[in-house]
Amino acid sequence: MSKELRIGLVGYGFMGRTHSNAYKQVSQFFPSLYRPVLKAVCARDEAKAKAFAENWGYESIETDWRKLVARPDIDAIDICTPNNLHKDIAIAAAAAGKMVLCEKPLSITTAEGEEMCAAIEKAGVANTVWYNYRRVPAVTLAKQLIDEGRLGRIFHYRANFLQDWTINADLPQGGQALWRLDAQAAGSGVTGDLLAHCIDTALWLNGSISDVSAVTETFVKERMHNLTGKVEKVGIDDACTFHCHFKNGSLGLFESTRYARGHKALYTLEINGEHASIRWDLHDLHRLQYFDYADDSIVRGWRSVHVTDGDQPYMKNWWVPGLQIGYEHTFTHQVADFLKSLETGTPCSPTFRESLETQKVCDAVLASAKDRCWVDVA
Ligand code: SOE
Repeated sequence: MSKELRIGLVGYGFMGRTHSNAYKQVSQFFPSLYRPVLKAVCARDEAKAKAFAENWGYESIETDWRKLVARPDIDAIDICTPNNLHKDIAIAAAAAGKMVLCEKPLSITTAEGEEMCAAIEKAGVANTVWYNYRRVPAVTLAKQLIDEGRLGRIFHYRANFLQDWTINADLPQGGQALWRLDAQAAGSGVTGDLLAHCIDTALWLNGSISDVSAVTETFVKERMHNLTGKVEKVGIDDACTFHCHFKNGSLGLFESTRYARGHKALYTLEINGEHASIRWDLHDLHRLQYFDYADDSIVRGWRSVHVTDGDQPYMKNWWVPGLQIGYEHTFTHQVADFLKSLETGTPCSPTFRESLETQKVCDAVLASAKDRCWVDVA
């Protein structure tokens, strides 16, 4: 007999869709004791909430998240709003005894994140932050190879997240689809939106970062603001590059921009160890590039591992060997892992507390860029 996990979703944008799709798909592919039920979606615009509910199969709608959080027929609140609303919703949900699943980044600042962690831990509710790229099977396989010691001592960690969608200076900031350009709603630009992904994966694969040195740039200094109708200063970072020391002695190099013409969403990472190296690329997400120095020298070279076999992470639950999956499945994996965590009692990583470390690195990166100096990660 399965148990219902009644979901209340706040927000209906891009992430609202990826999460809803995952809830709908998970029980067929990853059967578990718990089964998500799409109980309610909440958005301020009633007509849009209704249309979303109809399209995705939510049973009801709310237009005030406080009402959603108070509903006794909801077990878990999923936060898919702009970043500046994460804190209040998460704290209220935890106080109401709800489980909380929060879209990344956890918060606008570390200080806000601390408050959220305290509220969640005080309430003792299950929680997770949606850093979905950990759950690309090829990336999860990278973690497995590193944990098995196949790379040996790590020397270098390199990651990029490149996009090009904000180059047009006429693109406004703020409002429904463009809140990521509005510092008030987003907190930061590429640092919190894109580098946060790279940092989360890096902390998971390579451990803690001790200090950082960063530069940021805002290429388009003013944009029309959709909410005020006025041309206003742009407060976000359009591009950010930083280098860092990891606590394991390796060096890190990270770059993100929304001004890399020709790149839509190119997340790449490379790790160079004493015995082996790993490379991964979001545009070819089902492949893991692997170089092993232990190979016989006459055939030594980069292998392109097609991660689709049943003995590779998550893949036995999908199709047959050789047939690949994609972006949306990473969210299904996160729900599957969250449901499993409810059965086992082992928290679903990254928890709020684990994601706070990413927040600390982001804060250090922004402080370093502002003050033009090295900054220790708090
Ligand atoms: C921004 O364009 C964005 O949608 C991010 O907000 C997501 O987190 C990232 O996965 C893809 O790009």
